[in-house]
Amino acid sequence: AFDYAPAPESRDLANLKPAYRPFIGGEFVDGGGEPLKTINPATEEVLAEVGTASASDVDTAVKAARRAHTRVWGPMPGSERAKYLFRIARLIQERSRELAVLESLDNGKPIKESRDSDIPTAAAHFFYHAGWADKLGYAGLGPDPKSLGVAGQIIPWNFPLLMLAWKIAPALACGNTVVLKPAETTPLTALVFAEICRQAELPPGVVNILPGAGDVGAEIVGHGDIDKIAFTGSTDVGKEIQRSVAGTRKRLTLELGGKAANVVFDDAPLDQAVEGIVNGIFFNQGHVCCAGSRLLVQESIAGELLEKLRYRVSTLRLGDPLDKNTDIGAINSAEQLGRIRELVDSGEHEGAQRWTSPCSLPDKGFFFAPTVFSDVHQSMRIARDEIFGPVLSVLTFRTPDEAVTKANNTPYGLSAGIWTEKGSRILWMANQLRAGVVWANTFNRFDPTAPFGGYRESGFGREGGRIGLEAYLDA
Ligand code: TXE
Repeated sequence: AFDYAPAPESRDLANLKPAYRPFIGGEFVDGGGEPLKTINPATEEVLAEVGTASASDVDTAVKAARRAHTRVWGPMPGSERAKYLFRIARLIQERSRELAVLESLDNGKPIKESRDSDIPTAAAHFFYHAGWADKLGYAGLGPDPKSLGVAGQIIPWNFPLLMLAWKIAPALACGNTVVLKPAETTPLTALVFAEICRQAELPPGVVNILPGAGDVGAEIVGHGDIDKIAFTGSTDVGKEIQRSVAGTRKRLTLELGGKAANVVFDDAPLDQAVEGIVNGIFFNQGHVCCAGSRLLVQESIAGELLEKLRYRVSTLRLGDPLDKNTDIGAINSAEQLGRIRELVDSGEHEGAQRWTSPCSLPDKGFFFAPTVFSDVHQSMRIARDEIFGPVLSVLTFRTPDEAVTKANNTPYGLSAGIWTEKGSRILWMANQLRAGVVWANTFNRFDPTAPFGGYRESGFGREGGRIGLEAYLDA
């Protein structure tokens, strides 16, 4: 028990050793796995050597989480849990500059995005879920909703701290304890978050952070004493996880890839639509599962829109992620850069017309110039596969029905955008589109109150909002 929101200066900060090592049972420990090096994708220099977890560390972490759930966190009144979540939220705010810089160094994203979007939204998730912790019984989530137990959570590299917040905040609010694995290329802010858990005096074992590669993720998924797995990442790994938990008692939610259509009608306010298209695909270098990677534009305005779009894209500044003026930072890894190049090459070979922004690329680091493909056909790989980079594929349509058919012509179903002045058309389209999130006259708007998640190959389960709590309750 503690007083709400003490000043951080009053904490014993000397105890909080910054340690890029696994965090188990409230302590940073020397993991038994092979250390990994995380690099700055904008310079290719090593940022830190990070200790990783072995199979036996996974077991120790699950035992610590189970003990914490049974003895402390599960039985704790929601009003008490809320205090810890509020403190974590405030500490994220207090350490936001440090977190933003570290996120941009480790991930490559522009500092203005980590500063104005990732870190504040992560704090907002803790504030929002703190508000739920003492209200679960009144939220129509069943007469006496109970926590599930220990949640295993595996997250990707595109929004490292934000994805952690999406996973940990609802789990904790509902009384679960967690074992979380950050992505191998972006473990640093998750480990600062572990320090924040210590600063907040979160009971040991409630949050455990295990850096490592996919093998550590597979150990978590396969552990016999885990009640729920939450995964965000590639569709292939999601399917593998689904096979692995089949026949066990584990609950599962998956947030996988996407190939969203951003649909622009001839009555749309074009300048506003151009901003939305640019934000939709070039935000975070296009490393966004709900990125508007397919632009569907009504044929009558295609020429005018493309011209405006190319001009606007040519004004985007690419370069040093730590420069406040940078719009496009570095691609997170050499591997991801390779995947983008391969798909872009396929687009050229298949006959699409490629336009590249005339910006110069730094000598070092993993960078890719913003690219727009026109004359794209639905059968091409650049229209079907998730590129996960700053590459837009432009297709055209004549009628609203054709727009719906083309937008839905994808195995994914995560998000979509509609640009039109007609309210009736927005409502009709939103109903027709098979996407978990549909934005109208905007794109990439995230809020903790709004559920996020997909259909079909984009996975199942929702994160955020009241519905997001269902994934962490035995209601
Ligand atoms: O994903 P992985 P990668 C898509 C995107 C990208 C592609 C590959 O198209 O180009 O996936 O990216 C952990 N059991 N998305 O290779 O491998 C891994 O360590 C358990 C979309 O980075 O799925 C990391 O922590 N865990 C996506 C996490 O899974 C395993 C975001 C994601 O890595 C595992 C990222 C295993 N067998 C990529 N293998 C989105 N939905 O936003 C790996 N991992």
